Amino acid sequence: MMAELRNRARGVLEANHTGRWTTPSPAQYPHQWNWDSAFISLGWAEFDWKRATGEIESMLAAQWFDGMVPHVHYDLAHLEDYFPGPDRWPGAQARVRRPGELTSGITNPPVLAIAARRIGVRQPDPDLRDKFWRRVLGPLEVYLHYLLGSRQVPGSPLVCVVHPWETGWDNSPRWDLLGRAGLKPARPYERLDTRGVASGQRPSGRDYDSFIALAEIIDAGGYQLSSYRSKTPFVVHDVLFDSLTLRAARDLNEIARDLGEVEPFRDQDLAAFEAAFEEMHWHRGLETYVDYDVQAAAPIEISSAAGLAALAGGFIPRERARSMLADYLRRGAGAADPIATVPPDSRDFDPVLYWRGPIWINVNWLVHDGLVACGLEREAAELLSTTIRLVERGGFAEYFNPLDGAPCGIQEFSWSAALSLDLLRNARYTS
Ligand code: 9WN
Repeated sequence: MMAELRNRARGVLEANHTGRWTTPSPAQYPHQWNWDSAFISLGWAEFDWKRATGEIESMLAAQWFDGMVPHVHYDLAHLEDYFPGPDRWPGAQARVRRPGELTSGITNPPVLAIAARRIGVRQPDPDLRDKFWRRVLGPLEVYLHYLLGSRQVPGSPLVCVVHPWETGWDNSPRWDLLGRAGLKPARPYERLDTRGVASGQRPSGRDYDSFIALAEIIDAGGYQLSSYRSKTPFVVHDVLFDSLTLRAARDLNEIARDLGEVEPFRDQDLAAFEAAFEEMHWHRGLETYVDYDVQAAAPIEISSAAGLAALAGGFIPRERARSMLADYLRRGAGAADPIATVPPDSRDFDPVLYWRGPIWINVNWLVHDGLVACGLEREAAELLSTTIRLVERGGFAEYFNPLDGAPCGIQEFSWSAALSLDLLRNARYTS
């Protein structure tokens, strides 16, 4: 049974590989995405080292001069098949290090660094591992230095995220503050994303107006936060982005230590980041970690699975993790499979609408990883089992309805397959 599921997952990765990298889905997302490739590399690492490392290195080939690694690396052969294309980020193209690579103008959580460490540790041949780490350590360090140096506002070491697409949780209720600003893009546009997925499962027209208008603001500001900060309604500290940034910086230190190199990030700086995380993300009333609206200088008082996924940062105390998880699962009241991205008892909850309720396999994987890091083995094993049951029944869908497990979005989605492979290799799988 498990062997068959593994073969099916491998088949999805093979089918979605273009020769240079793996698309999230050739029909819906025909380019390369930053955090997708990081998750996907963990799946390839099960049976193809070259593809696992290639996934990370092809993404780093899109790096900018300032260190940023963009969220989309475009495939020239498919520019007509996805909106928005590179023409919506006109000022971005001159910032890419390698001539000829086309990219978006925003980034993603730095899971690439976490994946680079993970797949390296799993490589039994130390020579292959060290060669790979030596190739990627420099670019990943520069990427993290960009996030920890060029994405700050005075008074906070945390990362300023400037577009919902950077978070990967595009239309989450966490980002409804953007829609309320009522932005409209100057240039007309036509969406392509609802050709293959029902529009009731995709972001709204207002969301897209905001996404595209925000890209125009960022581009007009020359991709420098200090230039456009006064013109944008959206500058946030994303709880998950921050926690993964800290994990990524610590993982790069580990890689450097294993290679006998100087650690790129000072312990005291990372400790200050961790303290700021606790101060700005922990919400005493809601008893969970939430996001922070930098422009309004106020917490975004919305509970979501992002608070739980932040456990993947590996620094949240066990008892707090245990009670956060228990509270969150109670909100599904036995009617929902875990982990709904928005609590089922919330008025924002919609079981099939993208990041407004459905289960996403990468979120379950992050929560699982965080539970393991906290030593909550039983809870982790339970989540692993329910996640595998979901894909056994519904296939490697993009997301799932938590109320009945039905697959939603696009089918044969790469990270659902890759992360299932990673979960399946886990000895804690119990059923
Ligand atoms: C915009 C590729 C990406 C994921 C995101 C997910 C979705 C894009 C879109 O697909 O976003 O970046 O067109 O909707 O929200 O998390 O990385 O799989």
